[in-house]
Parts: sequence; C-alpha cells; structure tokens
Amino acid sequence: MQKKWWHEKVAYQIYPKSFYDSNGDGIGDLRGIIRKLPYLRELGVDIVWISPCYCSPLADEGYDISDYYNIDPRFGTMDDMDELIAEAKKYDIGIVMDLVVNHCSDEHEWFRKACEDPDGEYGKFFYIEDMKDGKVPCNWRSHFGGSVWEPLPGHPDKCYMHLFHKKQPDLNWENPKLREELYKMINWWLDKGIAGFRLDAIINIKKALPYKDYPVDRPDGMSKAQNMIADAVGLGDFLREMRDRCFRVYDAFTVGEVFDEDPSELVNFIGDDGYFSSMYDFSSNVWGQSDKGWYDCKPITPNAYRDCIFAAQKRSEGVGFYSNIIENHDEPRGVSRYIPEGDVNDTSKKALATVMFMLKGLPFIYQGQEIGMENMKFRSIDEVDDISTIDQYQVSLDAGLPEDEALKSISLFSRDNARTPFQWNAEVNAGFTTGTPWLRVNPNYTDINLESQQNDPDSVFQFYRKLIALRKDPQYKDVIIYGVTAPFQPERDNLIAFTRKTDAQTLLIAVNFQNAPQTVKLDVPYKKVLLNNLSELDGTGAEFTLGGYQAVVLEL
Ligand code: TEU
Ligand code: CA
Repeated sequence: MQKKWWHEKVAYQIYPKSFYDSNGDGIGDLRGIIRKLPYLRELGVDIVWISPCYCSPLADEGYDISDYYNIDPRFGTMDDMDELIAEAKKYDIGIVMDLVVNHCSDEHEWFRKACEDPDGEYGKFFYIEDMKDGKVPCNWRSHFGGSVWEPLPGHPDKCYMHLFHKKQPDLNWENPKLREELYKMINWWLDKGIAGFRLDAIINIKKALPYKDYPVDRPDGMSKAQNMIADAVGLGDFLREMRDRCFRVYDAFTVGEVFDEDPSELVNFIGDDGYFSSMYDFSSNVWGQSDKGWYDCKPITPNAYRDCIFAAQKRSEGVGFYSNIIENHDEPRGVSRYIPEGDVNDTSKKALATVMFMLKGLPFIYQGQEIGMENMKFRSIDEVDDISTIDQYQVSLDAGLPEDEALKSISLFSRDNARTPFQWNAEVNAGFTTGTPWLRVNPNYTDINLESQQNDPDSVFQFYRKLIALRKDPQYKDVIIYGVTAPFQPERDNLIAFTRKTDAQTLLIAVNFQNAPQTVKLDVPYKKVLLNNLSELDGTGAEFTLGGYQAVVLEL
C-alpha cells in the first residue's frame, strides 16, 4: 500500500448549525468555527470536515443545496469561509467540505429552469419523466419515505425523481453537461485551498435504468431505493472520471459515504488506484437494521460490534484505509448505541474510544464525541427537527405502535440525537448561544460539558487527547497507522482485543466490554502499558485482570 499524506491524520466532523453560535441568532456559524480553531488544535485534530454550509432552504439541514458557490447567510459569508480556510492552515488543519452532488435543492436555479422548460437544457440535468395514465414510472421508495416520484411543479403530467426528500431532486449524472458543471464547481473549491471532500450519498448517483419495479417490501406497495442501487452497473465510470478530473489534480483527500459495498469491490473504492482516498466503515452502524423501519431494529451487542469491526479490518487489510467512526450527524450517539444501557459512564466511554482509535484506518471524531455526549431524551415528536425521524415516527404509528412506543422507537435512532448543540460549559444553553438554540440543548449539559473536562485530567476529553497523542507518538505511530490488525481471542464474550503488528513492534489492545472482570493470559509478559483508562492494571505481565470496562494498550 502506498503511503499517503493523510494516513497519519486525525479527523473531526463539524455539524455547523450546532457547533458554536458567534452572533446570538441560535444557529452555529463559520465565525463560530474560526473562534474554536484553538480548541480543535488543543484536541489534536488535523482534518476538519464541515457538513454543508452552502446556500440552502435547510429542508434536510443543508444537504439540499441551492447554490454551490455561496455560503448560506445563516452560516456566514464567503469571506468568512476564506478566512476559515486560511486560519485553519495556520493551525495545520485542513478543511474538508461536504460534496452533495447526488441531488441539489428544488430551489437551485437549475431546477427552477427545468420546471420552466422540462425539455430544455436544464430539464436534462434531472430525471424528469411523463406520467403514464397518471402513473409514476416505478415503485421505488425514497430514503426518507414515500415515492421517489413527485409531480413536476407546473407540469401535472410530468414527474421528477428524488431518492431523498422531494426538496432534493436527483441530478442526472448520465448527462455529460451536468458532470462538467459539477467538476467545474469541485475544482473551484479545490482552488481555494481546501484539503478535500466528503462525498455525500455518492453511490446513489448511478441508477439502474430503464425503470422497473422491484419486489415490494412494505405495505405501501413500494421497494426501498437500495434495491435499485444494488442493481445499478457503471458507478465506477463516474467516480473514476470525477477523481481524474478533480481530486487527483490536487492530491486532495476524499472520503466516500458508501453503504452496502460488496467486499470484492473495496479495492476499487479505496485501493491504491481507488476512486477515493478512504470511505467510512458503516458495518456496525447498519447492524440490526430492518426493512420494516427503525422500530424493528435490533440493539447491537458488544460481541456483534466486535465482529463487525474485525470483519472490516480483515476486508481492508492490504487493500486500503477505512475511515472509522462511532457516530456522525445521521446516527445516534455512539456511547448510547454501543455501550449497553446502564453501563454508560466515563470508563466505558473511554473503552469505546480506545477500540475506535486503535483500529487501522482514519479516526473521525464527531463533534461532542470527545466529551462523551449522549443521546437526547425526546419528550414529544414536536421536539424533533429531522425529516428522517419524522418519517420513521409515522412508520412506527402505521405499524400500530402507540404514540409513546413510537417515540421510544425513534429516540434510539434519531439523527437529532447527534444534532443537539455542542456542550461547551455549564452556563445557559451550554454556552452554545446567547440566543435561543435552534434545537433543544441536551439537559445533561450541566454534567457533560467541555469546560469541566478541560480542567479534569481524568476526563473523557483528556483521554481523547491521550489517544490522539499516542497515535502521533514517533515511537508508536508506525505500528498504529500501518500495523496489521489481528483479532485476539475473539471467541470470548465481551472482550474486544486485537493486536497491531509490524516487523518491529506488536501492540495488544484489550478492552473488557462488561462490568465483571476478565483475565487475559499471554505467552510472554507484556513490556509496557502505553495507555490505561483506569489507574492500575491488576496482575503480572503474563496474566492480568481487566476490571469493568477497563481498556489497555500494551506493548508486547
Ligand atoms: O446520508 C445518506 C444516507 O443514506 C443516510 O442519510 C440514511 O439514509 C439516513 O441517515 C437514514 O436516516 C447523507 C447525509 O449524511 C444525510 O445527512 C443526508 O440527509 C443525505 O445524505 C441526503 O443528502
Ligand atoms: Ca449564528
């Protein structure tokens, strides 16, 4: 595997609306990010991915872009963006923008022109079809519920396709003129000096054509869009072209949002000659999902979590670098998902972080993860902003769940769990804004906030700093970044243990993912404890006992 500049980096995702509000309007903004750059440096991150801040009606919180070349006034101005890119450079931080090119907003100029003249140039930028006897072309269900087909405004005899919300019309990648427009825009941003892009929903850009129905999977008579996507052939041609015309020219870092990849295809995505630098490993995030909806999803167990990450490590070994996450803006908080209920505390949070940071791949921290932010307790559906959660609430009700059960079912998975404002301190609104926050602050901010953790050497935040420092330690970084991962005693319950090995060094990461102690025996005594989330490690070098949720990194 070729070595790349970004292999040694630690990345951090900012959801701008909820990070820091600099002007008291209740909405996080770019000047807020600029102000917090010293904080990001203190934490030790090198790459910052910012979720969309382009002009947008915010129907899907910025993933519906109405102007790729401008910043939404709620987030700031292009001058703020230029300043952010320049200031971040001074801190050795590269800015990664979100590239949302499967769809744009229905308020984008292209779509407005397409509605004016569906047969004209811009009509061909979208998927616009005639209704036949009042019927839509096929039975695909959008990712956010309902048909992917929506009547074209002003043309009741026509419809347009949206794999996501109806305010997110899909862009027609089959049209070379559309692709040229997108490459121009991508390069315009790269010319500004950004480090790269995170590629939103990117596998959706290739549709299986011509239209046909897929097997019905819910009482609504439709079939999830994923069935069609899995059937589409030729995605690689688009991705290769975009790579060669844009990312390669700038040696930019790219990370793809890819779901359901076929293991044999991984090399095409992230191999030395892959479409992207990296892609997220979502295997544990999607574990237990059900076609019926969130209400039918199974909670993940520590053993299942371990099996997911070991399988991903094995798939990617010698192939390329996954990007590892425990959460993002589409997921519940990782500590609430992967740690069994009742066991969530600072020690278990540090244990989970140890697993994530010691895997091979690029760690992506999601804002607030580093202080152990937890899921929100929603009191009513009225407190929810996210369109996906609102759809899933309805799916639960339609399945016959009473209101309180429906609320419970969406609470576990709601994307708003991760979107509540960052908890900076114990002051009003957790120090996020002096105004009224756009989304309710998690009331646990008096216990969980950055300021108190900055002053506490044993805090979750300080532990994250130690993990990052260990990854960058000249003595160990080679084995942590490039060492081969091998499972250690994977047949044991609730033990997540693995080695990382180069010719020169071997590390053992051992995490006891339960409250009862577990004893681990080695062939030879370990040499040194590099990191420990408790103050002691019981036992001798060759046989030691891990306490509840104890996590250690050992040099063998
Ligand atoms: O997500 C793509 C995606 O497939 C997920 O949104 C998933 O279907 C959803 O989270 C289920 O609740 C990306 C973005 O990360 C997401 O925020 C956007 O809403 C979506 O694309 C559309 O741009
Ligand atoms: Ca603001």
